[in-house]
Amino acid sequence: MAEIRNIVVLTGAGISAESGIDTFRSEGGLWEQHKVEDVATPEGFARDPDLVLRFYDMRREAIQTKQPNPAHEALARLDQQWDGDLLIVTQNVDDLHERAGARRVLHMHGTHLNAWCTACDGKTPWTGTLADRPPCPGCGTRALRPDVVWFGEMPYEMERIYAAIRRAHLFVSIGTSGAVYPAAGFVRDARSLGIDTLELNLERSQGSGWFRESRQGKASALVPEWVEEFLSRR
Ligand code: BV8
Repeated sequence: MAEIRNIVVLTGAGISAESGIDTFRSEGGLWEQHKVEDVATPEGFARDPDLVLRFYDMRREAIQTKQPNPAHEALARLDQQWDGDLLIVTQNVDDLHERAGARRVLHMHGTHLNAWCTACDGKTPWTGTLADRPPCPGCGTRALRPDVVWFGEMPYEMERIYAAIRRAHLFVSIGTSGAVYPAAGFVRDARSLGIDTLELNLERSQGSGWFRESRQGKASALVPEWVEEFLSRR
């Protein structure tokens, strides 16, 4: 196996499913309870800010009651023990990677732990509610929204992500359906650069055919198994 120094890991809602956080597209998932257009787009927010703020208040509160699972813990071990480059690009807005001890984490779709002021553009760590329209700690305006990337909005730090993929020797995708771009396209970028690609997911995803290897199973079993296997090969 060619020398692997630099790794990019992409995670999605499936890595947090066993922590009790709803995924988006499984039975009874988040989007089934709400139409995406109504709660995860700027248009939906403009149309009915109360609905959107309540949707995110509910998720922000729920996330704070959950704990990392063995998949998050295994990636944190990889982060702590791997002396090459590693970037965990997560589509998730929960902070379970960080709470498991991972440090090299990039939230490309934002985080539930910040409020973003649409008046002064300031971002503030936030664990409370927003539907009651609290004032921005920075400017006092009652114009706070969740610091998450909605459909039609630019994901965060795309240049940093593409730079990490260009340097990578291995791209691993964990717990994502491959339904949302640009994240769903990363495996093709990796393939076109001759990078090795591995998928760990409960079931085959929309992108499974692009991976050199695709393993099906629960993240809490597959991720620790892969991390131990990978670290023992050094
Ligand atoms: C953008 C917000 C321009 C925060 C989210 C037509 C074609 C191509 C693209 C488009 C198009 N029309 C519009 C677009 C663009 C659009 C898009 O992709 N639409 C889709 C629907 C076609 N994308 C955008 O608008 C993005 N912005 O494109 O800007 C641009 C382009 C390029 C470069 C720069 C700028 C912005 C998208 C962000 C939307 N925000 N979240 C929040 O509320 O959380 S999306 C949301 O769904 C998540 O953040 C996540 O990213 C996404 C996908 O969800 P998954 O994480 O994959 O979860 P899902 O439930 O789908 O799947 C879970 C998987 O886990 C399943 O496969 C399941 O089997 C597995 N699983 C379950 N349990 C387990 C498990 N696996 C292991 N173990 C288990 N126990």
